Amino acid sequence: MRKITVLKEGWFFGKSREAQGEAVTLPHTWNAADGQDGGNDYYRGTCWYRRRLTAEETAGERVFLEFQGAAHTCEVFLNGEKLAHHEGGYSAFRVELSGKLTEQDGETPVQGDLLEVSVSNEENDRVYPQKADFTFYGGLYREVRLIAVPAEHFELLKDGTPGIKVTPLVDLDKRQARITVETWQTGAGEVTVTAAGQTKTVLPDACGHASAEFSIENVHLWEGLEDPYLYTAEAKLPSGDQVSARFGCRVFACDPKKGFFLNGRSYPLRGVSRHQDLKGKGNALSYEDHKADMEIIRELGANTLRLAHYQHAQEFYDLCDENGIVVWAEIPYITMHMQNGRENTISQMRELIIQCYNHPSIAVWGLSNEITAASPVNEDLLENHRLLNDLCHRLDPTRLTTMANVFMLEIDSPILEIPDINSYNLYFGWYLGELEQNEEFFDEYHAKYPDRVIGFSEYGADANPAYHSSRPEKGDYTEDYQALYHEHMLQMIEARPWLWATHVWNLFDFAADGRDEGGKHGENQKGLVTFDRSLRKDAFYLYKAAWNHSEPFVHLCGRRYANRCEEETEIKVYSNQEEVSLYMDGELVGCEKGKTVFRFRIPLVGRHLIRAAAGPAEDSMEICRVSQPEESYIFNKTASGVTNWFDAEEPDPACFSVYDTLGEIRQNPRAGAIVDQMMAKGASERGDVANAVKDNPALQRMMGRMTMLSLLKQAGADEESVRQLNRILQGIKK
Ligand code: GCB
Repeated sequence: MRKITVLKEGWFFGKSREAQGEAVTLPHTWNAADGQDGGNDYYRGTCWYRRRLTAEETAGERVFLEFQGAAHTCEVFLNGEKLAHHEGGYSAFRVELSGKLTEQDGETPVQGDLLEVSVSNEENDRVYPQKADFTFYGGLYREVRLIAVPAEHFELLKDGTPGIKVTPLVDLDKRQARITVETWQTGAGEVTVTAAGQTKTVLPDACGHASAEFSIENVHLWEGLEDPYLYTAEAKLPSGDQVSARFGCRVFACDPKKGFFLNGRSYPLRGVSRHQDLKGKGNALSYEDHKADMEIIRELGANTLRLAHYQHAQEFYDLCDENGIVVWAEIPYITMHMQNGRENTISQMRELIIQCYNHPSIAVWGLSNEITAASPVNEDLLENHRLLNDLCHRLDPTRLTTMANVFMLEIDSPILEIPDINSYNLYFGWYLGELEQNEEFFDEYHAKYPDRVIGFSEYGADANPAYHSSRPEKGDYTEDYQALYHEHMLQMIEARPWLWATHVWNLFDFAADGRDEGGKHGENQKGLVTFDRSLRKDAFYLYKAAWNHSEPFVHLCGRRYANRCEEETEIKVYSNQEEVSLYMDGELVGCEKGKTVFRFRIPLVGRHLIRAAAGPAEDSMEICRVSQPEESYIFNKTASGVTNWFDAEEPDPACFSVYDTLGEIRQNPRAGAIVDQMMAKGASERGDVANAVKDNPALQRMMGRMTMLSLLKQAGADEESVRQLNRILQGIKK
């Protein structure tokens, strides 16, 4: 028998080993508040957790302590003796306590053994992540458990293994599956293995490894959202120790021209990414929090999740298994390659694969994310990727490897030849460039490399649902621009079924303490849902309309854009039905046939009740005509009151102006020299990214197509500098 005790209560937490500390319960992070409020000043250091273990808790022949997540470097001490050191804040590890626990004879009063755990999220050059757009919360933010087992037991120490590994190989034609169940143990006792209702007894080899094979006829497949059927495998030792794993029988495949396949049928992966944090709680989530997130994913209708940018909680992969969500799993090898970090990428990948291997939902292992954003593609980086790629294939020949590349990585870079399949993160239409450049990019890639599988690992636009505009534009942080952006992207993706997977960045707003923009401190607001999960932005409903066909659904956009100062306004409706009717103050305005997005125009006089109906589904809201633009709807970026502050000036079309593209301006030596000089100055002030732009021909081409005005806005130029440059350009004849 295995006895598991969750150590939730009884902990003391402090910033030094000596400190008395405050009483805390697990899960816990010390950055729940300061990691989410902006300023990039959250506490990064070494903290201590202390607890007494009672004789009752530690009773058992062999006793292990399990940490499901200790962020990021952790050391474990029992009665002052150091027992473990672990690097990597997202994977589990265990440490054996037996033999080190105080003998308790029942006569001397014993306080219990002293467990001290140091946890550090301090900056270093070894443990990933060190540079990325999210908060590196510190703490014991997942469960800590005591596991007591008999002397003869399944392996617990090596890489946090579950002790049981299940490999299903499916023959779709014969509807048959061959299941291999492997176990590792201490002791030589025979193992009784049960899978899909069949039982076998096998003996371990000298290393404690045992393997049993099963065949399932007429196999019940794991069919994604439609039918995520799970089987169970169990292994038992004569001592009574027991482990089990659920597994699913499915075949994943990718075709460069046709995209993703599940069990032999086309199954384009369309979904979102998720970070594991929540407003007010940091990364210390409960099972209920995970479940609530999964409910939202189900409502959205996504069939895939990229679980970024690190190993997520086992409970969450379990939820993906149960709900038929196809998963991209990855390690936090991100943004910046560190010469001293190789060993850590290897250990985090080994732990990810060994700990997550049995989850049927996982389709691919992600080697890295935007690793060339702040590092050159050199031999050390390439070798690190080759090692990771080989490791994945060695530990798991059944799954493909992939990586998420930064938009400025040239498509002929040798790094793209390392993983089995590839993906790009593109933000054209948000940070840089225009929306259409997304399709241009992929079409060019697909034409040049028709035999390579390519996907879209990130795309998104920030939106603060307080901000609104009838003329939404890039950079205004309005809910309306985010919706328009995603309408474009949805179409672009639907027209390209060969994209093996697409993931919106991000399902939820999340903490990035270094950010301060769009009216919020410390948040990345690209979520379709707010950080506290209380509000679904309009763009959420766009995808729901496109992806969730379980029941008729209709949504009125612009509910929060209630006060409008225009004579006529657009009412936009998202629906999964083919026809939508719109009513204003009880009167039918019109009926539109179409797909997903339906547009109506209505006159505004006073306060109006708007109602949309599609089949049995309906939605209603109130909007109102006002005489002045509502100030609270505008993100006051430049403190000049309005975002489209420059629109007022009418340029002379015979001369250059900031409305011309960089490419056009550069055609003229004088005008070109002026803007180049200005941009060089900007680059030297901005460092990394700007220099990467300078050396990258693809990026240069892309910027050549942007107007000077949009480049300047992107760079955060103030109104006066724009006017000044415009005046100079207006002095140069075309
Ligand atoms: C990226 C990163 C992601 C960021 C995102 C953004 O490419 O992979 O971690 O959060 O961009 O919002 O800028």
